[in-house]
Amino acid sequence: MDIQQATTQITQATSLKALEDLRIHYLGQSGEVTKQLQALGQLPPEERKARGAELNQIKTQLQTVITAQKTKLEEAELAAQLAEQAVDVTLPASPHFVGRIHPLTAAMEEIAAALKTLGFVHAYGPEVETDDYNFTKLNLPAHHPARQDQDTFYLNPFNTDGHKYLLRTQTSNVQVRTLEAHQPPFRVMGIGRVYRRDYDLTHTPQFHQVEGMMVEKGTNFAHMKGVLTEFLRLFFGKSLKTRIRPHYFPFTEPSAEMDMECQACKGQGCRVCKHSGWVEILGCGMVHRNVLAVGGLKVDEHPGFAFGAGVERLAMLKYGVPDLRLFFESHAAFVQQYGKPPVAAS
Ligand code: 2NL
Repeated sequence: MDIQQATTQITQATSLKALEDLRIHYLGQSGEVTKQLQALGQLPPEERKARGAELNQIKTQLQTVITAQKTKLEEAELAAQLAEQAVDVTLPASPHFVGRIHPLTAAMEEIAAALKTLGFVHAYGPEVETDDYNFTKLNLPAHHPARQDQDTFYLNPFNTDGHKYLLRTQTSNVQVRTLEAHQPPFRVMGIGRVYRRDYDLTHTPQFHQVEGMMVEKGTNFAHMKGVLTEFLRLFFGKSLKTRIRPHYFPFTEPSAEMDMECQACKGQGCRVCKHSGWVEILGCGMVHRNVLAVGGLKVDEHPGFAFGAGVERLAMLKYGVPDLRLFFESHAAFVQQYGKPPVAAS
């Protein structure tokens, strides 16, 4: 066996596997050196000692060379691994996005804040309602066209409690319930989801409304106009020109619609206001005597006014949202662009 050749082979091994093969070849159970050690017994006794010492020296030498090569290969492997997995700490960090308040949520919060300033308090009513609270008590008698199946989501026609259930088509059920449960004076606001069977460019089957009602001795149409103008000033953050036009609602008499100066063109006329300079912003009126009667009130003693507006419409006008459907399409980019930064946690 050529020790010189064995040493060269070992120091030239390029992988741990090749090195292990060489170790087995020379020092393994039936390796070359091992075999010669086992053959010692067949030598004449006088040669045995010297040969044994020689073989043991060879064995020790090969073990030393193998261990050294093994260390070298392991270090090279680790270095390669470290180079491959290196982290470049100078690279820019991946950006993190801070969520924003959805523009509809922001609008509802800002509407509520403005109305709170004017003395209105929150009131609530169910989204699944009976036709009594959604229609009848609002002076929409049994066969009024607004009740039609084609506009209203009616629920479970097979219920046995004598009520017709539906998804509320407006938030007025909130004020009806207030009229029944409270004595004037009161100012309440109801903000929330409403449902109609309508789906096209400018209508979604579920949308949001805000309604308010103030009932108090001495309340008149001029109070209504003043409160609503002030509401718009607070919500939009500046004084706005408003005008009021006669209208019809079954639950108010007289009824009106309020327009405000188009903010997109400052009243000059543009696509937003269909070149009129005005945009329709809310409906309102003095609470109808038949509706007051639901709360046992008389129009001469406790008159009141009520109003209603679409939250999506208010949000579109305030934030410049161009398309109603964006509110419901759940695109993160929409919320990033039109949403409000969250209030920093404190
Ligand atoms: C609109 C118009 C309006 C009301 C809602 C109301 C509620 C009760 C009594 C009287 Cl309980 N009125 N609500 C009054 C006038 C107008 O909404 O255009 N909404 C989007």
